[in-house]
Amino acid sequence: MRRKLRALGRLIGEQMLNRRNMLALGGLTGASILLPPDAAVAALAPDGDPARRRRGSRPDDRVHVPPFSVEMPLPPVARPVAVRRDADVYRIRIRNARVEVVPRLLTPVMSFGGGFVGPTIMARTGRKVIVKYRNELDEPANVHVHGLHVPASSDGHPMDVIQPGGVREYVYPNGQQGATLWYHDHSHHTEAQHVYAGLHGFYLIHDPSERRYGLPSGRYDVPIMIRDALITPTGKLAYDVPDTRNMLLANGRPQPYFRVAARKYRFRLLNGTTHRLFRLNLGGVPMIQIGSDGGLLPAPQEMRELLISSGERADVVVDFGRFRPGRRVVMYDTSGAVMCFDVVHRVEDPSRVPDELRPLPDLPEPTVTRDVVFDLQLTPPQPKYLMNDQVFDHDRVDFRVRRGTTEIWRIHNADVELGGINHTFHLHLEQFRVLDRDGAAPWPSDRGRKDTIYVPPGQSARVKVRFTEYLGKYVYHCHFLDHSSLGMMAQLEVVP
Ligand SMILES: [Cu+2]
Repeated sequence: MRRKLRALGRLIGEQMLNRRNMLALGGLTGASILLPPDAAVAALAPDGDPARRRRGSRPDDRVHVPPFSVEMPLPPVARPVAVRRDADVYRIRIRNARVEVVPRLLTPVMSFGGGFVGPTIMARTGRKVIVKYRNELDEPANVHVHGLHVPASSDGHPMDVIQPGGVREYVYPNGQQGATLWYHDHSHHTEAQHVYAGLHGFYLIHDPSERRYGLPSGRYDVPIMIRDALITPTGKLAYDVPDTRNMLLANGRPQPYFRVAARKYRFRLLNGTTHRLFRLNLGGVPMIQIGSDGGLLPAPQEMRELLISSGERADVVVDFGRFRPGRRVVMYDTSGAVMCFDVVHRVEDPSRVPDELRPLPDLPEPTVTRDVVFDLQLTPPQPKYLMNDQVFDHDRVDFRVRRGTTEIWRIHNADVELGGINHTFHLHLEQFRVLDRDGAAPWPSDRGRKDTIYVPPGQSARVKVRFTEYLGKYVYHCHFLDHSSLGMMAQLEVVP
């Protein structure tokens, strides 16, 4: 620990701290100061050597794969073990696995069901899903469905974990509209390592009433999880400074290609990183955004660039219909190519994108206003990851919310020093609407029902949210999991 702090002191004292360093610092502290000495971490550290981990990996510690040389897989679709009159029942094992991320190299990962991206759970609006998880890891884990409106007992609260060898049943009512959600580990202090190690998958709610829009569906409706990784030449997935995670993965493969027909596709894009912003574009080819975190937008919007931070989703329609077979369309982030789409053949396309989609219902007048402030303090002896001046404490209720109330939350990122530190805000239980950013209009990426937003250093966003139906304790936190795992998280309780 002392050596860690000295390393931190060196970073602060001897270098000009720009934003890149600060990001690295956030990751360095995440990787070093609070890492419990457990098997998972040992497995994830490059060659198990803490000194090397502390220094960060050198460029020759990484493997490189030629872009567009592997095919993007689709995550398997989970199959129910029972279809009851009232619910679909699934069984998923949480276990260690070895998967091929880089060709001809096996990478140890933590997994839902054995793959690097967990099986996609296909839910339907109004129909219950029950998932029975068995934790076969040798440490606690749990499961949170990000964006789901769910009783507290099934939300995967960070302190509500499945012990090794334990079995846990989560019950999901799916009372909400169609949406691209995802499930991931949320066990306190270990969520960042666990999600980075592979405890993530899609949870898609299909809403039969949305069929009338005629959007691309079936095999033309494709979930794509985008994330980063640092893989060593021996195949280890190194949990390291976020800045060194140089490899971009789509559905678990590095910069893959995906064969498409010359027609419209719906892509459900998820930023599955623990600590990164993506600015995505298709090299000038338009993306028609039709949905965000909580489901369809009121109307489609044409985007040339998509900004999605850790945990956020964007549903887009891309029309390859104007391209001839042989054409390649590349998806770029500002850091490089993410993947490509290769147009391979022509096909009939009965799908469409109507001018109007799903209207947003009005919310009642807000009666309560609250402030949430992100503040990472680098003061000795140890950096503090604070929300409203406090580190997460599960014995403390930070906000007591009356059920049925509509509230305004002002989210502020106070970390402007030393170049600034980015944060993202995620609220469990409810979708919110972004009202404004520092008094100005919300960004295009803020449209629709949101559960996660990026808040840049020194900036604020106001969101409006109504708490309905369920009582109990839920968390809200920075969705850079390297921050929340160190305490940048707080707790609300919904009371009658
Ligand atoms: Cu943060």
